[in-house]
Amino acid sequence: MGVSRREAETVARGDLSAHRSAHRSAQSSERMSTRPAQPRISVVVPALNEARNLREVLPALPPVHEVVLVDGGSVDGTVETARELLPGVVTVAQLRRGKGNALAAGFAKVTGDVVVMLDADGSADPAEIPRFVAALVDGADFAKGTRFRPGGGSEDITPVRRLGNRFLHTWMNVSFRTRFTDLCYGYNAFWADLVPLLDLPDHELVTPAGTPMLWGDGFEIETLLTCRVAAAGLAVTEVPSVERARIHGETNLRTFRDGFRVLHTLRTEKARLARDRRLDRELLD
Ligand SMILES: Nc1nc2c(ncn2[C@@H]2O[C@H](COP(=O)(O)OP(=O)(O)OP(=O)(O)O)[C@@H](O)[C@H]2O)c(=O)[nH]1
Ligand SMILES: [Mg+2]
Repeated sequence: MGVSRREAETVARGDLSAHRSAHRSAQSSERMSTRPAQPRISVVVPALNEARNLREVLPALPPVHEVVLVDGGSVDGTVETARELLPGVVTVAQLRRGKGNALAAGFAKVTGDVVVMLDADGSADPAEIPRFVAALVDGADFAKGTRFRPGGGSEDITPVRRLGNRFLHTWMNVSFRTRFTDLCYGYNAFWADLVPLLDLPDHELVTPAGTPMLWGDGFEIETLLTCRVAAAGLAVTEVPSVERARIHGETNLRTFRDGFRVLHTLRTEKARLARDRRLDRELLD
Protein backbone atom coordinates (compact mmCIF):
# COMPACT_ATOMS: atom_id res chain seq x y z
CA MET A 1 0.00 0.00 0.00
CA GLY A 2 1.32 3.47 -0.95
CA VAL A 3 2.13 6.22 1.56
CA SER A 4 1.33 9.82 0.58
CA ARG A 5 4.15 12.35 0.45
CA ARG A 6 2.69 14.25 3.41
CA GLU A 7 2.49 11.07 5.48
CA ALA A 8 6.03 10.16 4.45
CA GLU A 9 7.27 13.60 5.51
CA THR A 10 5.44 13.39 8.78
CA VAL A 11 6.93 10.00 9.49
CA ALA A 12 10.37 11.29 8.54
CA ARG A 13 9.96 14.34 10.75
CA GLY A 14 8.76 12.19 13.62
CA ASP A 15 11.68 9.84 13.07
CA LEU A 16 14.16 12.68 12.91
CA SER A 17 12.75 14.27 16.04
CA ALA A 18 12.79 10.98 17.84
CA HIS A 19 16.27 10.36 16.54
CA ARG A 20 17.52 13.74 17.80
CA SER A 21 16.03 13.34 21.24
CA ALA A 22 17.26 9.74 21.37
CA HIS A 23 20.70 11.02 20.37
CA ARG A 24 20.59 13.64 23.15
CA SER A 25 19.52 11.18 25.78
CA ALA A 26 22.09 8.63 24.53
CA GLN A 27 24.78 11.30 24.91
CA SER A 28 23.50 12.12 28.36
CA SER A 29 23.38 8.49 29.49
CA GLU A 30 26.82 7.90 28.01
CA ARG A 31 28.10 10.82 30.06
CA MET A 32 26.35 9.52 33.17
CA SER A 33 27.76 6.03 32.74
CA THR A 34 31.34 7.28 32.54
CA ARG A 35 31.07 9.54 35.58
CA PRO A 36 32.76 8.06 38.65
CA ALA A 37 31.16 7.85 42.09
CA GLN A 38 34.33 9.31 43.59
CA PRO A 39 35.36 11.97 41.10
CA ARG A 40 38.77 13.58 40.93
CA ILE A 41 38.26 17.22 41.79
CA SER A 42 39.92 20.03 39.85
CA VAL A 43 39.66 23.42 41.52
CA VAL A 44 40.00 26.35 39.12
CA VAL A 45 41.03 29.60 40.84
CA PRO A 46 41.03 32.87 38.87
CA ALA A 47 43.37 35.30 40.60
CA LEU A 48 44.36 38.88 40.02
CA ASN A 49 46.62 40.25 42.76
CA GLU A 50 45.36 37.89 45.43
CA ALA A 51 48.65 36.83 47.10
CA ARG A 52 47.55 37.79 50.61
CA ASN A 53 44.18 36.07 50.22
CA LEU A 54 45.72 32.90 48.81
CA ARG A 55 47.62 32.49 52.08
CA GLU A 56 44.26 31.87 53.73
CA VAL A 57 42.37 30.18 50.90
CA LEU A 58 44.80 27.54 49.63
CA PRO A 59 45.64 25.99 53.04
CA ALA A 60 41.89 25.64 53.70
CA LEU A 61 41.29 23.43 50.65
CA PRO A 62 40.27 19.83 51.24
CA PRO A 63 42.40 17.18 49.47
CA VAL A 64 41.77 17.50 45.72
CA HIS A 65 43.17 16.08 42.49
CA GLU A 66 44.58 19.44 41.35
CA VAL A 67 44.40 23.18 41.76
CA VAL A 68 44.62 25.21 38.55
CA LEU A 69 45.39 28.84 39.30
CA VAL A 70 44.85 31.23 36.42
CA ASP A 71 46.78 34.43 36.81
CA GLY A 72 45.63 37.65 35.21
CA GLY A 73 49.05 39.32 35.20
CA SER A 74 49.31 39.93 38.95
CA VAL A 75 52.10 42.13 40.23
CA ASP A 76 51.92 41.16 43.90
CA GLY A 77 53.55 37.72 43.76
CA THR A 78 50.27 35.78 43.38
CA VAL A 79 51.87 32.98 41.34
CA GLU A 80 54.95 32.70 43.56
CA THR A 81 52.76 32.60 46.67
CA ALA A 82 50.56 29.87 45.19
CA ARG A 83 53.64 27.79 44.32
CA GLU A 84 55.11 28.31 47.77
CA LEU A 85 51.88 27.22 49.49
CA LEU A 86 51.04 24.41 47.09
CA PRO A 87 54.11 23.12 45.23
CA GLY A 88 51.93 20.98 42.94
CA VAL A 89 49.72 23.85 41.83
CA VAL A 90 49.17 24.14 38.07
CA THR A 91 49.57 27.77 37.04
CA VAL A 92 48.25 29.24 33.83
CA ALA A 93 48.88 32.75 32.52
CA GLN A 94 45.78 33.99 30.73
CA LEU A 95 46.27 35.61 27.33
CA ARG A 96 43.51 38.22 27.52
CA ARG A 97 41.98 40.00 30.51
CA GLY A 98 38.90 39.32 32.61
CA LYS A 99 37.62 36.64 34.95
CA GLY A 100 35.71 34.90 32.14
CA ASN A 101 38.81 34.47 30.02
CA ALA A 102 40.68 33.23 33.12
CA LEU A 103 38.06 30.57 33.81
CA ALA A 104 37.94 29.43 30.17
CA ALA A 105 41.74 29.04 30.22
CA GLY A 106 41.53 27.11 33.50
CA PHE A 107 38.73 24.80 32.32
CA ALA A 108 40.81 23.89 29.26
CA LYS A 109 43.63 22.76 31.52
CA VAL A 110 41.80 20.50 34.00
CA THR A 111 42.49 16.77 34.08
CA GLY A 112 39.98 15.81 36.79
CA ASP A 113 36.36 14.62 36.54
CA VAL A 114 34.76 17.58 38.24
CA VAL A 115 35.53 21.30 37.96
CA VAL A 116 34.99 23.56 40.97
CA MET A 117 35.13 27.32 40.37
CA LEU A 118 36.63 28.99 43.43
CA ASP A 119 37.41 32.70 43.81
CA ALA A 120 40.80 33.52 45.29
CA ASP A 121 39.70 36.41 47.49
CA GLY A 122 38.38 34.34 50.40
CA SER A 123 34.71 34.85 49.52
CA ALA A 124 34.14 31.19 48.62
CA ASP A 125 34.50 28.80 51.54
CA PRO A 126 36.59 25.77 50.50
CA ALA A 127 34.77 23.73 53.16
CA GLU A 128 31.67 23.82 50.92
CA ILE A 129 33.39 21.95 48.07
CA PRO A 130 32.15 18.50 49.20
CA ARG A 131 28.53 19.75 49.07
CA PHE A 132 28.93 20.86 45.47
CA VAL A 133 30.56 17.57 44.52
CA ALA A 134 27.84 15.58 46.33
CA ALA A 135 25.18 17.35 44.21
CA LEU A 136 27.02 16.23 41.06
CA VAL A 137 27.46 12.66 42.26
CA ASP A 138 23.75 12.63 43.10
CA GLY A 139 22.89 13.27 39.46
CA ALA A 140 23.32 16.96 38.66
CA ASP A 141 25.29 18.02 35.61
CA PHE A 142 25.87 21.45 37.10
CA ALA A 143 25.88 22.39 40.80
CA LYS A 144 25.01 26.05 41.01
CA GLY A 145 25.80 27.94 44.19
CA THR A 146 23.03 30.15 45.52
CA ARG A 147 23.10 32.74 48.26
CA PHE A 148 19.33 33.02 48.27
CA ARG A 149 18.05 29.62 49.38
CA PRO A 150 17.74 28.56 53.00
CA GLY A 151 21.23 27.73 54.22
CA GLY A 152 22.82 30.26 51.86
CA GLY A 153 23.70 33.88 52.50
CA SER A 154 26.10 36.71 51.86
CA GLU A 155 28.30 38.73 54.17
CA ASP A 156 29.34 40.83 51.23
CA ILE A 157 26.51 41.78 48.89
CA THR A 158 25.44 45.43 48.83
CA PRO A 159 21.74 46.44 48.56
CA VAL A 160 22.33 47.71 45.00
CA ARG A 161 23.97 44.46 43.88
CA ARG A 162 21.22 42.42 45.57
CA LEU A 163 18.53 44.36 43.74
CA GLY A 164 20.42 44.14 40.43
CA ASN A 165 20.92 40.40 40.85
CA ARG A 166 17.22 39.91 41.59
CA PHE A 167 16.27 41.85 38.47
CA LEU A 168 18.76 39.89 36.34
CA HIS A 169 17.82 36.42 37.57
CA THR A 170 14.14 37.23 37.09
CA TRP A 171 15.01 38.24 33.50
CA MET A 172 16.89 34.96 33.11
CA ASN A 173 14.02 32.90 34.50
CA VAL A 174 11.45 34.51 32.24
CA SER A 175 13.62 34.18 29.13
CA PHE A 176 14.77 30.63 29.70
CA ARG A 177 11.80 29.31 31.70
CA THR A 178 14.06 28.42 34.60
CA ARG A 179 13.68 28.90 38.34
CA PHE A 180 17.11 29.95 39.48
CA THR A 181 17.43 31.95 42.67
CA ASP A 182 20.87 33.44 42.05
CA LEU A 183 22.42 34.39 38.72
CA CYS A 184 25.63 36.30 39.38
CA TYR A 185 27.39 33.99 41.83
CA GLY A 186 30.83 32.64 41.14
CA TYR A 187 30.81 29.47 43.24
CA ASN A 188 29.73 26.58 40.98
CA ALA A 189 30.85 23.08 40.03
CA PHE A 190 30.22 20.84 37.05
CA TRP A 191 31.37 17.66 35.36
CA ALA A 192 34.48 18.28 33.27
CA ASP A 193 32.98 16.37 30.32
CA LEU A 194 30.70 19.39 29.77
CA VAL A 195 33.50 21.81 28.91
CA PRO A 196 33.19 21.34 25.09
CA LEU A 197 29.42 21.76 25.26
CA LEU A 198 29.81 25.14 27.01
CA ASP A 199 31.46 26.44 23.85
CA LEU A 200 33.22 29.35 25.58
CA PRO A 201 35.13 31.98 23.61
CA ASP A 202 38.51 30.71 22.41
CA HIS A 203 40.74 31.47 25.39
CA GLU A 204 43.91 31.35 23.29
CA LEU A 205 42.94 34.02 20.83
CA VAL A 206 45.21 37.03 21.37
CA THR A 207 43.59 40.40 20.77
CA PRO A 208 45.55 43.56 19.90
CA ALA A 209 46.27 45.93 22.78
CA GLY A 210 43.45 48.38 23.33
CA THR A 211 40.74 46.00 22.04
CA PRO A 212 37.64 46.13 24.27
CA MET A 213 37.12 43.10 26.49
CA LEU A 214 35.52 40.27 24.50
CA TRP A 215 32.01 39.18 25.42
CA GLY A 216 32.29 36.26 27.79
CA ASP A 217 35.67 37.38 29.11
CA GLY A 218 34.36 39.48 31.98
CA PHE A 219 32.18 38.98 35.04
CA GLU A 220 29.31 37.94 32.73
CA ILE A 221 30.93 34.50 32.64
CA GLU A 222 28.62 33.02 35.30
CA THR A 223 25.60 34.25 33.33
CA LEU A 224 27.00 32.79 30.13
CA LEU A 225 27.53 29.41 31.81
CA THR A 226 24.04 29.42 33.31
CA CYS A 227 22.42 30.29 29.98
CA ARG A 228 24.33 27.61 28.08
CA VAL A 229 23.56 24.99 30.69
CA ALA A 230 19.87 25.93 30.68
CA ALA A 231 19.71 26.00 26.87
CA ALA A 232 21.26 22.52 26.70
CA GLY A 233 18.60 21.21 29.09
CA LEU A 234 21.18 19.98 31.58
CA ALA A 235 20.29 18.98 35.14
CA VAL A 236 21.09 21.84 37.51
CA THR A 237 20.99 21.55 41.30
CA GLU A 238 21.18 24.71 43.38
CA VAL A 239 23.54 24.40 46.33
CA PRO A 240 23.04 26.87 49.20
CA SER A 241 26.29 28.70 49.84
CA VAL A 242 27.44 31.46 52.12
CA GLU A 243 29.45 34.16 50.38
CA ARG A 244 32.01 35.69 52.67
CA ALA A 245 33.51 39.13 52.35
CA ARG A 246 36.79 39.31 50.44
CA ILE A 247 39.58 39.22 53.02
CA HIS A 248 42.08 41.73 51.64
CA GLY A 249 42.21 44.06 48.68
CA GLU A 250 39.78 45.64 46.31
CA THR A 251 36.99 44.30 44.17
CA ASN A 252 37.54 44.13 40.40
CA LEU A 253 33.79 44.33 39.75
CA ARG A 254 32.10 47.57 38.65
CA THR A 255 28.46 47.17 39.54
CA PHE A 256 26.85 49.10 36.67
CA ARG A 257 29.36 48.32 33.91
CA ASP A 258 29.31 44.62 34.75
CA GLY A 259 25.56 44.55 35.36
CA PHE A 260 25.11 45.89 31.84
CA ARG A 261 27.42 43.17 30.49
CA VAL A 262 25.27 40.56 32.25
CA LEU A 263 22.09 42.01 30.76
CA HIS A 264 23.64 42.08 27.28
CA THR A 265 24.69 38.45 27.73
CA LEU A 266 21.16 37.42 28.69
CA ARG A 267 19.86 39.01 25.51
CA THR A 268 22.48 37.54 23.19
CA GLU A 269 22.15 34.09 24.75
CA LYS A 270 18.39 34.19 24.33
CA ALA A 271 18.93 35.15 20.67
CA ARG A 272 21.40 32.28 20.31
CA LEU A 273 18.85 29.84 21.72
CA ALA A 274 16.16 31.14 19.35
CA ARG A 275 18.57 30.82 16.41
CA ASP A 276 19.47 27.24 17.36
CA ARG A 277 15.79 26.33 17.62
CA ARG A 278 15.10 27.92 14.23
CA LEU A 279 17.95 25.93 12.68
CA ASP A 280 16.55 22.77 14.27
CA ARG A 281 13.14 23.50 12.78
CA GLU A 282 14.60 24.23 9.36
CA LEU A 283 16.46 20.96 9.49
CA LEU A 284 13.22 19.17 10.26
CA ASP A 285 11.18 20.90 7.51
N1 LIG B 1 42.92 35.74 36.38
C1 LIG B 1 42.04 36.73 36.61
N2 LIG B 1 41.30 36.72 37.72
C2 LIG B 1 40.41 37.72 37.91
C3 LIG B 1 40.24 38.77 37.00
N3 LIG B 1 39.29 39.62 37.47
C4 LIG B 1 38.89 39.10 38.65
N4 LIG B 1 39.57 37.96 38.92
C5 LIG B 1 39.43 37.06 40.07
O1 LIG B 1 38.10 36.62 40.08
C6 LIG B 1 37.64 36.49 41.42
C7 LIG B 1 36.39 37.36 41.61
O2 LIG B 1 36.75 38.73 41.44
P1 LIG B 1 36.36 39.86 42.51
O3 LIG B 1 37.16 41.07 42.21
O4 LIG B 1 36.46 39.31 43.88
O5 LIG B 1 34.88 40.17 42.15
P2 LIG B 1 33.62 39.99 43.05
O6 LIG B 1 33.74 38.70 43.80
O7 LIG B 1 32.45 40.12 42.20
O8 LIG B 1 33.74 41.23 43.99
P3 LIG B 1 34.01 41.34 45.59
O9 LIG B 1 32.78 41.91 46.15
O10 LIG B 1 35.19 42.21 45.77
O11 LIG B 1 34.33 39.98 46.10
C8 LIG B 1 38.81 36.87 42.32
O12 LIG B 1 39.51 35.71 42.67
C9 LIG B 1 39.66 37.74 41.39
O13 LIG B 1 41.03 37.75 41.74
C10 LIG B 1 41.05 38.76 35.80
O14 LIG B 1 40.97 39.62 34.94
N5 LIG B 1 41.92 37.71 35.67
MG1 LIG C 1 35.06 38.45 45.26
